[in-house]
Amino acid sequence: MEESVSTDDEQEPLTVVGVPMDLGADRRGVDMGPSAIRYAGLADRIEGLGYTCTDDGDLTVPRSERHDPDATDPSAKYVDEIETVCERLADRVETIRAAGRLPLVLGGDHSIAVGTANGVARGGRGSTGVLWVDAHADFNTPETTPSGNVHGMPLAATLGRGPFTDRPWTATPGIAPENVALVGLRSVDERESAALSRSPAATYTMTDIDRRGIAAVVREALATASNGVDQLYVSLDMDVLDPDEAPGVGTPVRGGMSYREAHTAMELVHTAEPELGALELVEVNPVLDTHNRTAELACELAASALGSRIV
Ligand SMILES: [Mn+2]
Repeated sequence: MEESVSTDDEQEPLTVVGVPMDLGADRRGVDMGPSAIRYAGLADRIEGLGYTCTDDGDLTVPRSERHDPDATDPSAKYVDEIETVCERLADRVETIRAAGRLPLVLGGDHSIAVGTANGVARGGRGSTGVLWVDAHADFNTPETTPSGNVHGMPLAATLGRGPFTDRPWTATPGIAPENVALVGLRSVDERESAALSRSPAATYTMTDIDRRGIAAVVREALATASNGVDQLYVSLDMDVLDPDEAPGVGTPVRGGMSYREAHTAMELVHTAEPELGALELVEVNPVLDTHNRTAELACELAASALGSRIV
């Protein structure tokens, strides 16, 4: 694809942080996601768009081999290790944001989003809206989860339910659920669905996208997430794509976004009113991937969110 640089006068400098964690996904290979995304040429692609890009390397993630998952809380597996990583990530993202840079966080399983969300929200750049692009709602809690996997809980946790509530490191942000929009849903657990319908967060399923078209849906989702806030946090779970396009993900579900739909969604992110406060790419699983194509697609979609255009 021919690409050109967008015409923004000021490009915010960008800092990449990798979080090689798969504890929230019960150890299934997404810990290799940051390496795969970097190998696919992330830095070159971003610099080709005119950004100054620094790579902060990977956060240290506790080794899980010494743990028996059943010895931890079965309703929130490895929750203590995950909290340690998320707390560190929150500090790192806060520092990056406070320095006037844009954090680009590479997962890793989606549980890391609790760290990203808290870090960006307390980085001193004002109030935050959330666009959560995902096949799943990640709205479970230890009380409702069928699997005990914490990567099914980060959005609930970001909004103050489930794990990590009443902790000093999650006390600050106050991301309003009215400024949260989920796009691409197609696999939601029963009790999770009930919790979602009680929440003011806006939900857009694949059915909505089929019927209304991706552009109308994402524009509406962005309007909700952006309404009255100073910055936008975009969390892209690569499982939102159809497994035909993105086979290398933590939890594949049929019937997802097409290649073009995902690009359109990210291109619209770039046109959104509030500035981008953080971008996160999660759940790339090289073990299940074909010739690194899912990681390459993650790079492409990041580029679209950062202003890459066909002409
Ligand atoms: Mn997810």
